[in-house]
Amino acid sequence: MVANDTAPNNLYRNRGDGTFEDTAVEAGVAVDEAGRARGAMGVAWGDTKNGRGSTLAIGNFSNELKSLYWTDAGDVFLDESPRSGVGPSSLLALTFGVFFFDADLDGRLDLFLANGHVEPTVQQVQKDVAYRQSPILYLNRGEGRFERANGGELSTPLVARGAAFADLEGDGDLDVIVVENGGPAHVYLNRTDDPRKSVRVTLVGTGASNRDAVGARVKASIGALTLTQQVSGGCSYLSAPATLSTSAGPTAQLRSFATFPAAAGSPFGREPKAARKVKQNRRNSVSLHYRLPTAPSRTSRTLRARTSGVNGF
Ligand SMILES: [Ca+2]
Ligand SMILES: [Ca+2]
Ligand SMILES: [Ca+2]
Repeated sequence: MVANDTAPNNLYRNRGDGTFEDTAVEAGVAVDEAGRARGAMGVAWGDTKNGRGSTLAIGNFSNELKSLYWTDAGDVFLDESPRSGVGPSSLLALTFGVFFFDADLDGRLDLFLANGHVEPTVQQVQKDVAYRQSPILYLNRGEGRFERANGGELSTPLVARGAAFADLEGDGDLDVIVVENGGPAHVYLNRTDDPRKSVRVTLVGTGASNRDAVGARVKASIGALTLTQQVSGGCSYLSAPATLSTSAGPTAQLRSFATFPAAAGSPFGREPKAARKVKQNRRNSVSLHYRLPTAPSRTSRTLRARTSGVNGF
C-alpha cells in the first residue's frame, strides 16, 4: 500500500511471480467517495476486529476524512471512517503519523493520529483549522467503533509529523514518541503500568529468511479474543514501530503464527498447519527464532511508483 499526497493511492497486489499490479481503483482505496485524491500521509494496517479481516488507516489533510478502510479478503475495501466515529471527530486534523497499538491492553487495537498543519498561518484563512493540533488517541470499543480518549499531555497542541510506539521502560505498556516540526521530540508515557497484561514478541528470521522477519505474523489467543499482528517493514509517517506487543492478562497465550510469503489467492499469508504453544518467561517476553519460507527465486521487475506520500514539510 502506498499512500500518496494529492494523487491517487496505490495498492500493489503481489502476483506471486515477482511482479505487482496496482488494484487501488478496483479495491476502492485510490480516491475518496467523490473521486478526489486526498492529501494522504501516514499509513498503517491493523487487526482491529480481532480476526475478522484487516483495517487500513491513512492520515489525510484537514477537512478530509481520515481513511479507515476495512477489508475481509483483501479485494474490496469499505471506508468505515464515518461510522467508526473516527472520521467526523478528526475532520479538522491534518494527520501525518498514524498507527494501531493496544494502548489500554484490553486485547483490541487502538488508533493513534499525530497531527499538525503545514501552513503556520492557516487559521487566518480557515478559523477552525489550527497550525498546532493535539494528537488523537482512539480507543477501540469493538464492533468497528472507536472512541476519542484524549487526556493529560495528549491534549497539548503541537505540529506533529512522525509517530511511533515502543515500551520504553519495559513495564509492559506501549509508550508513544512523536516528532515535531521545528520542535523537540515528545515522549508520552503510558500509565497502564501493569506488566501482567502484555507479552512482547521478538521474531528473528533464520537461514535464508529476512532477519527482521518482516511479513511474519503472530496470532495470540486472549480469552475469547484473537489478535493478529504482522511484522511490517514500516508504517506511520517517516517512522515505524519495531516490536510486536500483544495483550492481555497473565493467561494470554500465544498459540500460532502464519508466514510470508502469501499463499496463492490469499493476500494476507498462509495459515500455519499446526498451532504451536509458546512458553513465556517471567518478564512476559518471547523470542521466536523462526525460518520463514522463501519466495520463489525469480528476477524481480523494477517497481515504478509515484510515491509522493512521504514528503517533507
Ligand atoms: Ca485497546
Ligand atoms: Ca511502557
Ligand atoms: Ca507505563
